[in-house]
Amino acid sequence: MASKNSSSYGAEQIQVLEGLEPVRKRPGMYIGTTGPDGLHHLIWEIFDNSRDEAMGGHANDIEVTILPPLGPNRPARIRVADNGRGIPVDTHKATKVSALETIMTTLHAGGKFGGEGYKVSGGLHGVGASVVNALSTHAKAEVHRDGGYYVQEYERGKPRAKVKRVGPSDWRGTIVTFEPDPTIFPITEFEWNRIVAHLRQQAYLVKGVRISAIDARTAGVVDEDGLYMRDLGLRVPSATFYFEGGLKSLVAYTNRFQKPIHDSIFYIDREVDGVMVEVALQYVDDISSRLTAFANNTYNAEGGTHITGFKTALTRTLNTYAKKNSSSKDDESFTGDDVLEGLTAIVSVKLREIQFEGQTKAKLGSVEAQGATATAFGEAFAEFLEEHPDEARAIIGKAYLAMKARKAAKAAKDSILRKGALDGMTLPGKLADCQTKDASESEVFIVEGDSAGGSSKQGRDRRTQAILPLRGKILNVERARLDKMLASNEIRNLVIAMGTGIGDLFDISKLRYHKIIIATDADVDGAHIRTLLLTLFYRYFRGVIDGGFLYIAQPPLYKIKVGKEVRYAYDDAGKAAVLTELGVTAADAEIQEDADATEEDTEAKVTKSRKPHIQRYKGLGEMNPDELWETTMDPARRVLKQVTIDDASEADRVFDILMGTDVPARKTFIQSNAKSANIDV
Ligand code: 0RA
Repeated sequence: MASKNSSSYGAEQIQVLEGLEPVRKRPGMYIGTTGPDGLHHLIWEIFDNSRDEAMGGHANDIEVTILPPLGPNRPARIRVADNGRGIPVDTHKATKVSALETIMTTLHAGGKFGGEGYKVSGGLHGVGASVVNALSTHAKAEVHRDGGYYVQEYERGKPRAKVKRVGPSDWRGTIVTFEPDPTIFPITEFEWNRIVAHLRQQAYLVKGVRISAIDARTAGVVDEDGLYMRDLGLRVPSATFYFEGGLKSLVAYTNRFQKPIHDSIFYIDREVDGVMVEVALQYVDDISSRLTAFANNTYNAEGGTHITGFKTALTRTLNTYAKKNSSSKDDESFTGDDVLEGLTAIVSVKLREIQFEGQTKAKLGSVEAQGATATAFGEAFAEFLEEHPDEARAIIGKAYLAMKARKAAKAAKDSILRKGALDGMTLPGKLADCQTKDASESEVFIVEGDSAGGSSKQGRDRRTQAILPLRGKILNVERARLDKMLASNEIRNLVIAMGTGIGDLFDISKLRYHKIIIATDADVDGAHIRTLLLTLFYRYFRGVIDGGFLYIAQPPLYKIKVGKEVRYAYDDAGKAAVLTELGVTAADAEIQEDADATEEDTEAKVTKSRKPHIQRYKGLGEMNPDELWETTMDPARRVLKQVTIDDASEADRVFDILMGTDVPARKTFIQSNAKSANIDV
């Protein structure tokens, strides 16, 4: 098979372009980096040449060996052997040097520049051997060909001597060995796992070729006369890959821990307009997709034109099939995302002139790959669906589920507060959080206004108590719909602080505080805010109420001082009881309505007479931190009212009157409830 080609593709087709100085000067330009990636890139370059020889049908066995260092402080070496035709060693007419020397010492030398000798299916001999040679202190090329064994050695890319026939050979093949230059590579440690993973992937791409890796570093000095190291019987790590199925095997391997939803793996290998397109795919019971792309056997992490063509054809083909075979009149189409759910697919194209986007080979840019992939894959996949009704049914069913899930997700998204609105949000700056992260012992006080916020922040037990001040302003959204209020910053802060999310995404297990305590003022505004909050919880966070996590603080309405005695009363009846107990009557009391009176004033009055001094609190902001702690926050002394669903549903009804369009009803309600709103909720 090889002999016919050898006459038509010899040394004359290898063109000479450049010397190797630029490579040593700027290695990054040729191998990307001189770090570990670049170091391993040397192996891939040499391996690629052997692989291309195999792809041309001329070799079926490739072996990559890490050889032990040849001395102290020297790096390990890499040896790549293949059983191909052997690099031609005859002398090039123009340059008077052998093709082997040209390939090993000249930049851009390779079949690619030989015009006719090049064919997609006939291999794509790389141009990298000279680059590797330039970056190696020592390298050796051994060729077995035409009954002879030829050798040439190099130092930093320069031949030590001409190619020499050192003996006869009944074998055929090429062996390239190199020792990376430590003055170029700061780290010269080869990574076994990385090499094995790369060769495994390559083995899937070149089906029917045996690819082995051997780590002979621990073997001491090895006998290097063996053509294939693995035949030496050394007890060293090794791995051999051979996949008859090619990409089909790669799909099976990728899905080895998955549950496929259909048995047979789809596979095609077709040429369209000079582009070879190879695709394998299988759907599994999962929602994510695993799409892998290769162009000329190079992995394209970012996909490119071939992936675009593939996705277009996949969506179109499945939609066409579904329309044709469905009894339902539903003319909703699958989107690209619908048909990707659960998909494992490998797309590999090979083309003559390859173009990548950007500097790395991460994304294929060649435009012809898009149409060729879409055509080749689309036709073959349509045939597959027709011929495999069971797989077709499973795949269409899967896409249908994905479509339904997408619609449900969209509805959830469109609901009042989208996930995105709360996602990734940090806790609001206004929240003074508690130190503990244990929700079961955490409490948050929702207080009204900044002054209440200030004293409660000072008065609290910071370990377990958090404070979230709300501005009264939120009530000014009269007649605004509740869903609009949900978009307000104040309410958003509250929702974020709670941690539960909202709507379909509400999750009570994420609640950050097991006591949410509404502590609004004992006046009309306070009553409004309380009503609003209760309604909000009733409509959107019912789980918080059902779980018994919602409370209303009961701050005292009166502070009663007689002499040195200080008492608090939570309503009028309580006040009367305190006065009776202290032996004074309400008539004796000097009622202090003026919140601005200082402690000293009060103190003076009290000590001069046995007259009780009664202060009526209008808001939490009037209390100093100590008073707030003693009366409202201290778990040992405070009174909390747990909110029931009945409380909340009543608030919801009131809310409608307050916020509704019925203005007279609202007015009447506010007037008649202004007083009682203080306590009864
Ligand atoms: C150019 C022409 C021929 C083979 C090769 C290169 C070749 C290169 C490498 C690199 C590693 N292994 C290789 N094997 C072959 C064809 C020569 C002919 O027609 O016989």
